[in-house]
Amino acid sequence: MIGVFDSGLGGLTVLGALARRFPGVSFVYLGDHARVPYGDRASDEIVDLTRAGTEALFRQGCRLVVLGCNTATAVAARRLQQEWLPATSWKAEGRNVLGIVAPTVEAATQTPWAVTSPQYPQKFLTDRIAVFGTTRTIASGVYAEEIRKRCPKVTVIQQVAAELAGAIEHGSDEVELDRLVKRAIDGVLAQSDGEPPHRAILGCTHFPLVEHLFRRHLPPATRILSQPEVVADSLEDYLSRHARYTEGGERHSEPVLFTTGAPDAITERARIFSQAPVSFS
Ligand code: DGN
Repeated sequence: MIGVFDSGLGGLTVLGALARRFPGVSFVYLGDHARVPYGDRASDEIVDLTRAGTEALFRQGCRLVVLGCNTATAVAARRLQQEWLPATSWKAEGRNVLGIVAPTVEAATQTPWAVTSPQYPQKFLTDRIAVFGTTRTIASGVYAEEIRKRCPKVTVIQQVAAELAGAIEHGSDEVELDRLVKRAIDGVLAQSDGEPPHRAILGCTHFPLVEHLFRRHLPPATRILSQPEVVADSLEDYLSRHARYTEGGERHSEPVLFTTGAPDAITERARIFSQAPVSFS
């Protein structure tokens, strides 16, 4: 059984891709709606909340927890993996937690020549890569750091898409969402003398729901990364080496969804995020 954790509903975009990719695996989702959004919270608080969410999913029987949230990944994943887990009995029991920034950066920096020259996979890439995220994700600098480690010649343009995750979460109308997306793209263009990015990372799990609006305002040549599919690809690779993480826990044919908030209200709002009927407890 695999857990997916998010501060709110955004992680459902990741859960959807994982559930489609691994029909034989049971998934449990936890949204921390009582405390959403994480994007503007202090780092230590995000670490504490992400640890609590991960533990709750371990207690449900999950062996592996995927953080379906860039903010939680950017701020907490490394600390949980390197400090907290090794100090607990969870690690000894073979449980693990994975973030979603590294696989996204890997996919966003793929180059055509990586196949023929694997020893220099991304070294010569000179593209402009735009990263859109919450205040906390962008302030962490994790995307820029990871991209530059692989591709020192790339220009990284980081842009806070302020209020966008909250507006999606709370069901704002298309006109308002379009205004927020356009404002974020204008922010990128202002940083690059009007030159559009070659690649765009939608570095918030809420943003796939407005990918069509990013598409509308970015030129056709800009490649937009679809994070849920990227995370599914990366998990497929991981599970091919660590199949034991899918074992244990109760078997569920459909993902089981939990919230720290009010289940009825969350179920109602979750309809925006999911084509299939959903029900939170
Ligand atoms: N969906 C979360 C992310 O990927 O960063 C952000 C949600 C939030 O807490 N604002």
